Amino acid sequence: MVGTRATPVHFDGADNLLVQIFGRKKLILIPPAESEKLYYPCLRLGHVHYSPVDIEDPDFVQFPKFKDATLFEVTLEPGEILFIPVRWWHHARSLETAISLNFWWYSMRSLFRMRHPYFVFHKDRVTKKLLNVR
Ligand SMILES: O=C(O)CCC(=O)C(=O)O
Repeated sequence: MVGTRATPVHFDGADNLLVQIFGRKKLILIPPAESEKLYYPCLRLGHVHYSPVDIEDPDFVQFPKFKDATLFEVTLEPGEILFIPVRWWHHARSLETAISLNFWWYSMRSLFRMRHPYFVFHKDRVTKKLLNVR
């Protein structure tokens, strides 16, 4: 990602290393156990792994549970790397022009922890395929 914009709060379906190359980036992370406070799943959003809550300017009337969410905040400096585990919610805001690189990778652990509605529904079939069981 290049630029100064923000990426709304969402989670990834894989483990993720976020490498800060240039400029600073502020990340807010929220544990998967708090997904309900982010109104997950929100099926009216195009992507189910995004939250309808604007965590920089939250509407507590519409989303009162978000008041109780646990937020971890970190600012990445150039040369720093952040590990974002699968399913952890994260919001990113570049504090100036910034360049980052991502490395995402899938593992059995990340696929199981992801608990995407598709994966939950097809868990047995996907597991058999991954384990090469007939
Ligand atoms: O760098 C960004 O703005 C987005 C980072 C992000 O969402 C991610 O690493 O998954």
